[in-house]
Amino acid sequence: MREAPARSIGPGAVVRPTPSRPPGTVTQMAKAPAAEVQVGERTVRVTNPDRVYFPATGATKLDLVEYYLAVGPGIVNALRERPCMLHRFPTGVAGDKVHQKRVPAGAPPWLEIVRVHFPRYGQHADELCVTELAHVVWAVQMSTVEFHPWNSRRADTEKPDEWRIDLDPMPACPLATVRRVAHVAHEVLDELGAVGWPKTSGGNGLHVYVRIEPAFGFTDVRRAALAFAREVERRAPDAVTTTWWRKDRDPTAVFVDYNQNARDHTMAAAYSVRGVPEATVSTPITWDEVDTVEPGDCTLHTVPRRFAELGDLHAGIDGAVFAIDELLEWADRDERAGETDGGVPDEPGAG
Ligand SMILES: [Mn+2]
Repeated sequence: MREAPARSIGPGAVVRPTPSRPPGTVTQMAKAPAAEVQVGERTVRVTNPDRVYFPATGATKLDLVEYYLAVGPGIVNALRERPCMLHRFPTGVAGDKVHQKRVPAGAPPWLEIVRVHFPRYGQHADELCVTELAHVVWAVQMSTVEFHPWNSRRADTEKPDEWRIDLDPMPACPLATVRRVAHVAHEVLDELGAVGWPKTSGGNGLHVYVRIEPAFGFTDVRRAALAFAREVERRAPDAVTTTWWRKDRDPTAVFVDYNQNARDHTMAAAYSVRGVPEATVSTPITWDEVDTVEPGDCTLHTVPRRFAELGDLHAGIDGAVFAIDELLEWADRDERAGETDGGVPDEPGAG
């Protein structure tokens, strides 16, 4: 029997349909179609490759695999050495979503894991720890669409090395306001001497990541993020809110969500596809693109070409390390001045 030709989809990666059985052979239950994906030295069998995951575009599970292969160095750089929570959609994004922390028994021996702790619940979990692209493809085989890495790495999971600025537009906030607030954030970062790496969120917002020294715990990194958010609010009070209660927030403003830096909070990684019918992607952009990028145009279908042309716009993030000490001084000052902290979501007594 003739084997279907292998499709080449990028350096070191080949997708090869598994040969089907001759008609009339009744040796076992009919097998669902599968594809074998070669990623470097690893082979990952992808079951149900033709299952439509994104109804608005018809993109399949195999399309999702091919997307992640096309942005391979970018997604690996975004996840490298980080505990990673998986947002799985076993029947596609129109179906149920599973938030998976633990790597299941039966995972291949070449998978890397890292143990993280959840003191609030007195529990721990062995989470995926991506160090190579095959780990990402394994996760997609497990029906993962979104990758949500911690802001800390395996060497010390208790000390974040990534400060995450989440510009979250409230329901009636126009994109123009998000762009304006991004520029204000950029201005404050410049004054601090911090290098920020912007990306679309995959929804209507923007994210800016800053590499920091892993010198403080979650509590202090969150305090620093709150102090920064307040400064952005002071500079654009009509466009920014840091108000804790959603109902009290101006619906036309951007909420600077400092709580994304709280323990156990994770956001979609750079290059992560989002679990929405349109298959939008959280896409790294330059600061110059803040005013022109249309977040909805950045999708599983368009980002591979962009990546081929521009490479990974966040590739340099590890080389620009910021110390948050000055932000912690701002936090001290605000606390002395009686500014209140609404607390961390989901924690007893929060709010
Ligand atoms: Mn957000």
